[in-house]
Amino acid sequence: MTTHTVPTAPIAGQKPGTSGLRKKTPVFMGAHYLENFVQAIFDVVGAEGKTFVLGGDGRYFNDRAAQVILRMAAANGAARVIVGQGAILSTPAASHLIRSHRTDGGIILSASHNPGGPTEDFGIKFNMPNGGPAPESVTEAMYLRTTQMTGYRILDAQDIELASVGRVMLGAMVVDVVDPVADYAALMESLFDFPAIARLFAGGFRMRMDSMCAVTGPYAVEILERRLGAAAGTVINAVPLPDFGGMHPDPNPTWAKALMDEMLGPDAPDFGAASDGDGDRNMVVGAGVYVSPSDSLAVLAANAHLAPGYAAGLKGVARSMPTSAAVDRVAQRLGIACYETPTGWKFFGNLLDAGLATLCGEESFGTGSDHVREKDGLWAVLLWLNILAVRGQSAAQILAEHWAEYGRNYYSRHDFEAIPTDKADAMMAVLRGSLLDLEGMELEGLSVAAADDFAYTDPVDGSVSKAQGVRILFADGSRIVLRLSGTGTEGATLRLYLERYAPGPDGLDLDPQAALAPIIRAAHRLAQIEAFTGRVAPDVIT
Ligand code: VG1
Ligand code: CO
Repeated sequence: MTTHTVPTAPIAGQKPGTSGLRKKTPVFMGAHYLENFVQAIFDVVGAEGKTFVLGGDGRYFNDRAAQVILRMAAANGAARVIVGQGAILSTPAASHLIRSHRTDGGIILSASHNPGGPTEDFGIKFNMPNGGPAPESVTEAMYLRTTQMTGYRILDAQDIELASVGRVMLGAMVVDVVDPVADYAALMESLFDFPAIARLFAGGFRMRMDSMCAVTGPYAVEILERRLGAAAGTVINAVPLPDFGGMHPDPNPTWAKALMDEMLGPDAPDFGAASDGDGDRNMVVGAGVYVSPSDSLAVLAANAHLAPGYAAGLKGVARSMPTSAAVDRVAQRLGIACYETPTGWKFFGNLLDAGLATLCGEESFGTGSDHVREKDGLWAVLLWLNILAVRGQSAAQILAEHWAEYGRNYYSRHDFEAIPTDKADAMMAVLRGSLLDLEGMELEGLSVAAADDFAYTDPVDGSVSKAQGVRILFADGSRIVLRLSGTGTEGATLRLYLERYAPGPDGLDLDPQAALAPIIRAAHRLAQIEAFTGRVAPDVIT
């Protein structure tokens, strides 16, 4: 087998966003597109003699992209690649393999919660030896490298067999094809009280897990049905499909509507959950009650000690800036630090590595801990099950008690999708230019106490990330945040985050949209959303 260097030129726009490089699948399948970016990865991190993990969420082009990456890893001198059987690995399972095998990092193929298929989305991400997404300094270096690309190295070889577990050689490189589920399931068993959860199921507890035809199906069936004894059929949409069965594998009330209908309907199971394309997100729903991700993070932080893996307590917690402050109140009560980071899991890595935080979360249905360096959908579901089993209460009771104890942070995110990029940019520019004038402004019965553009200094390495989102803080503690998405593939997506705190037991049972109505009106006026974008209402509300 010989190595070729294929001459290429830079391809514009190969800039990783919040979570790797995401584009429409046909763009990725275009001439040299995938190859140029993969070469940029290897040029930046170095491949000679190294071991990498490789896998993806099974979406369209996952299998062929994996074969190309393997040939390129071999041509770039990698010693070994550990690849999930069928080129499948959930994002948290990949993170675990990277860490447990002490590898030099990994490549994850996914566009996460974005739809998949020949005309939908594809993505690629590099994770560091700690198992976490590459930090901005590394993704910037990769981007810079793509602008200088003159050629990529690839082995002249046929596809190798990834359908069965075992060792194969590709040129001089070892390829270890591993069961994607086994190590991850063992990790979960080490963290949670499986006997207690199994007793819960044996006692007739009913659950619905919607894997949305994405990667968690095999993981959820193995863990929930086989190891914990949940009834067969508990996991639905359990077979990963290249186009996710036409579903939009985003576990929120809009896209996981069938689950929501069942959980809020007359014969609801006791507990419901859904996860996203690559298995790092989760939505949890109790019978008759939706648990917002920000509340979920707070409840998990308050109760994590009930699970064996967290019995010693939490070192600290961290949340992304737009996530509600519900977890801050728990941290305060526990006497532990609470860190506020920019959006994106890569910002939690240093805090977890340094032992400053144990639990992390984002409002975008992401929760996780220091067991891996990614958010972890099934982990969150299992922690909830562990808490339900130990407390012997329903999710609704636990949530109600939590609000009674800590007060309630009413919270919602409004997404305005596929806005022409120039219009969204103009809106943000004007808003950023008016921050100083906002202070003291009165509107909708609210008074602006402070307004800024969030900047973050990493407490571990001192790196600074600027312009991470406009924050408008009101005198009564309410808050508006606006930022543009870094994961979309079509135009711009405006994310408007809304929060209001109700301290007492009074007013704890309002509908969030009603509770937030004045803040929503204030946000539209302050940012002039309609004037700039023509939009009066969001496409997705979570
Ligand atoms: C979104 C979410 C963010 C999350 C990111 C990746 O980013 O808001 O919280 O970390 O997706 O999630 P953005 O820039 O579109 O708002 V997923 O499950 O990739 O890996
Ligand atoms: Co995801």
